[in-house]
Amino acid sequence: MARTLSLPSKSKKTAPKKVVGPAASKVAAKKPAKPVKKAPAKVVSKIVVKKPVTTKALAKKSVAVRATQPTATAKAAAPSKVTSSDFSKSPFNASLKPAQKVGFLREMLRIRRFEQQALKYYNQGIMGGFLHLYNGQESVAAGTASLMNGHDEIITAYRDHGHALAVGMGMNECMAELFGKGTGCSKGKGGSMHFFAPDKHYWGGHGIVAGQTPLGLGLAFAIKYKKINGCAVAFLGDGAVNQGVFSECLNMAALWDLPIVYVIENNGYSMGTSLERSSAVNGSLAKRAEGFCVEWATCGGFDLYELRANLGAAMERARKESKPMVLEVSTYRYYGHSVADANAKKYRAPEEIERYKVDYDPITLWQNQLLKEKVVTQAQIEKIDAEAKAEAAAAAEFGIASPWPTEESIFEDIYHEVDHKTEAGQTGRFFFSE
Ligand SMILES: Cc1ncc(C[n+]2csc(CCOP(=O)(O)OP(=O)(O)O)c2C)c(N)n1
Ligand SMILES: [Mg+2]
Repeated sequence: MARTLSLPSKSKKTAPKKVVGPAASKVAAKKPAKPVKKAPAKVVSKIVVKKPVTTKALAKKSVAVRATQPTATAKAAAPSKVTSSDFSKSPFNASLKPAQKVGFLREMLRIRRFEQQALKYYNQGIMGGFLHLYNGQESVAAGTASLMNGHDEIITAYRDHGHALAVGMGMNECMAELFGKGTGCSKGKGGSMHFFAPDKHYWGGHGIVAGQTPLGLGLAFAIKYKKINGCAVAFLGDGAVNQGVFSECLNMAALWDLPIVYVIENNGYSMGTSLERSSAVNGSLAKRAEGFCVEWATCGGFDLYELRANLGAAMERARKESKPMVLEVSTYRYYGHSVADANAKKYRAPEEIERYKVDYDPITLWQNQLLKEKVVTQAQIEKIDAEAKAEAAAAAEFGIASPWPTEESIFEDIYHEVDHKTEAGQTGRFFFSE
């Protein structure tokens, strides 16, 4: 039977009381998505500054997205019906200073330019391994980092570059890690999926789908146990939601009242499988939290104000009431699952990708918003972008010029037992086969 995914037009929550300040936005797309006939005129390989587009205006347009999926009638990554200006009045946005707003733009541009630089070297064969790009989703990481209070902890999956840069990791250590060099943040032994900076409250970078969800729960447990005024934010994809361990986490989070926000970055696809084909969805993925008595909400992730308003409220509640919550955020990735995904344009129409780039690009939307508010000029945007590009290029040079890890270092930083004195326990070499 064809499965439909009509999202309710209003935010729904299970709890008796409302916890997320502004209505978390959901958009119903009741009619079958219309295939996009032709690609938008402008191919956005670079960030385009165009006439301000409000999320309200976007909502009026037919959301012809993911048109390749025959059974899909509603789309997860629909724009909000509420305007950016509405969300700008949220308590989490109203007192933002112009410099902070411009700072968010800088962060998103840095992430975009960093990844584009990496892609260049990957395509040239100079960089190897995996490379899961976050292009299109930058607002989620930048928005989250901007809400962290110094005691909050975050953890994510393998699409981790954006979160890393947003929490303040340097481009050099991140780029060098991508090149597999000893100067990388994981000494060249982790690569793209394993960026870490516990000193910046960032716990990585995990390749096992949903593997980060119980680890995030552990962070939340520690926060509660130590009576810290913070929360844990654990990101997961729309595919990861189907992993059993996530259900176990929700159960335990509810039982123990743990201060965690699970942010589902719903980009519509798990590798080459669309949401419609991979998940049984009753309105939203977040709604599954109901089964565990956990609060949930959904919101758009394209507009930074909207993201901050909703996630800010969820994090605040986790900190103050020590309660878990699931927030599903609509977003979109421009590239394939990883750069090695040869089918990136086969399981979704190229027009769909262009549509998101043109109409929903989080950087373009934010630039336009800031231009509208007159907190930045076009010339300033260009300068910030040029700086981000130069920083990324310099980081690539640093990575290329850096030394490889030494042979001996392969046995360093390996977790091994010190209280169980077998040969394996001493060297760590046979840790898993002991
Ligand atoms: C336990 C496990 N099963 C399968 C995989 C292979 N795998 C890697 S990514 C992925 C899809 C996950 O998609 P999603 O959670 O939506 O995240 P996104 O890539 O969209 O960010 C799969 C199945 C894995 N790494 N771990
Ligand atoms: Mg996904």
